[in-house]
Amino acid sequence: MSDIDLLDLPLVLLSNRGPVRFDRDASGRTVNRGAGGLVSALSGLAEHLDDAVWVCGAATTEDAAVAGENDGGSILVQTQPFPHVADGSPAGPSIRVRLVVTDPSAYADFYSVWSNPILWFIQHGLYGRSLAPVLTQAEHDAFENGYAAVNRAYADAVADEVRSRGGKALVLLQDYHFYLVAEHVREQCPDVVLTHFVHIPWPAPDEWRVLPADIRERLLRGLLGSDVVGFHTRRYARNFVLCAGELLGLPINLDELTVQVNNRTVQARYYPISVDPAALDATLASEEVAAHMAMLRYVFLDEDRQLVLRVDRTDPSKNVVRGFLAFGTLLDQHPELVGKVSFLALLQPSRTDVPEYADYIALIGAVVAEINARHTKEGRQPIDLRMVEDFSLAVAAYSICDVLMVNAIADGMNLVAKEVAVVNRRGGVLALSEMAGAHEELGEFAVTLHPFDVQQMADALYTALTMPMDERHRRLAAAAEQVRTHDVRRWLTDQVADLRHLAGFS
Ligand code: GDG
Repeated sequence: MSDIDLLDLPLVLLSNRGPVRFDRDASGRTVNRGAGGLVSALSGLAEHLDDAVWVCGAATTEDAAVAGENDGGSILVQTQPFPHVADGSPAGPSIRVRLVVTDPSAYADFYSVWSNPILWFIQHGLYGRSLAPVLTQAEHDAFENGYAAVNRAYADAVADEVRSRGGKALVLLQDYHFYLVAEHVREQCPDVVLTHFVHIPWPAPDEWRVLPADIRERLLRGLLGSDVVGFHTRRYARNFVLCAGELLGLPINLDELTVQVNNRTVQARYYPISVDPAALDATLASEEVAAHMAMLRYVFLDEDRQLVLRVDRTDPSKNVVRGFLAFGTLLDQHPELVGKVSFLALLQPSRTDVPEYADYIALIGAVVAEINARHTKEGRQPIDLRMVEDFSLAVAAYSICDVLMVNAIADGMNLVAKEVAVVNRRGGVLALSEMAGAHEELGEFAVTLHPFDVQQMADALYTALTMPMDERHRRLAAAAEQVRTHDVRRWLTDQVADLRHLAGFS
């Protein structure tokens, strides 16, 4: 990422999860890479800038100890190789990190009450509304003492880093945990260039009316403290501008996607996030993936058999239960496929401390048991459900599947679909929800799924499984080309180019 020329301004990044994680084992304090695609994308940027700092939450006990030893200030952390033992000054590529420690009960209200489930559920349209959400005084208190308080603490840390760089910096804020931060930072540091990227869908104004007026207005005004609010798709950016007009009564321009607030113009922009194809190619070429691939071929693909795959967190937004119902319907209606088609589901347990998520995992298990009981043939169960965190296993499965199912109720982008497009070597067909952001780019090469229509999804799976091989390969090659030419580097450089323009550098 060294070619990203960054406005000649220092950079301050903020995200909930950071680029490194400290732990402790028998060898001492260890440093490992933080999880997730966002971390990889932004680490590449921060590692190559002389004056960059990444502000993030202390996620482990050892993170908190490191923060305490440094009086809450930033520290330089070596990033290669991962993992390593932290024993002195960095002797290689490094990244400056500031770990923010907040009161555990405030953090729980911020994270497990407001960020997930309330904001996540509203933005993915997951509330049925007849019985949920129920907002009591406890939720109001959790907003004030949790979400708002933690946002203020992170904003203070960001502002502190900006001030220590002369009061002028480029600030990149990430995601739905921090909607109130931009406004606080701007109050303290009026000369910053602020951008906030929202990684999840932004729904239309009426969806936000689930929240009381004072809270939804504070969230919107907080975000409008930014210069640019970034989304994955034009639809989300448009919805955001509509919210500013309808819920705050501010002047908006829907063609230019701008909002006028406090004598400033805030721009809504869309930058579809993507993957790092070179990194995926390298993972695919590894011995670990080769071993997984051999195992998967042996288990699922002997004698003309076919494999449907899904790889998701156990998040209700991913629509795992209806996906299995559709697969069960497919087998009911096409008995010739029983014993010939398997469904491998690699699910990563997610947010299990949130009751809605724990209930969802239980429901997944029950639905799978029922379908397997109905369709087991010659000792072979049609669905293989694995609750695992194993990225190399996922990549191996990506490369050999016949169909990837992504049937999300709503999904900001969905990186799994893009990863499969790059990695699959079997003419794999993307069966892709029209509600995933990735559908805007990949829909024309995919079989489209309607996430609520189980019959339609069963029919679409049948279409995918019976598609002629040359058509399958043609579509896959086109999807791979789209992703390779629109990779994660482009996601970043497009944002930086817009910011340069905004800040008057070009
Ligand atoms: C949010 C938005 C948006 C898979 N198995 C393992 C593993 N993975 C990786 C995948 C992929 C990532 O996890 C999941 O990314 P998604 O984009 O599919 O979904 P979310 O987690 O919901 O991400 C989403 C994204 O943010 C970026 O803006 O696209 O819409 O919801 O990269 O390969 N990772 C590890 N172990 C596994 O077993 N560590």
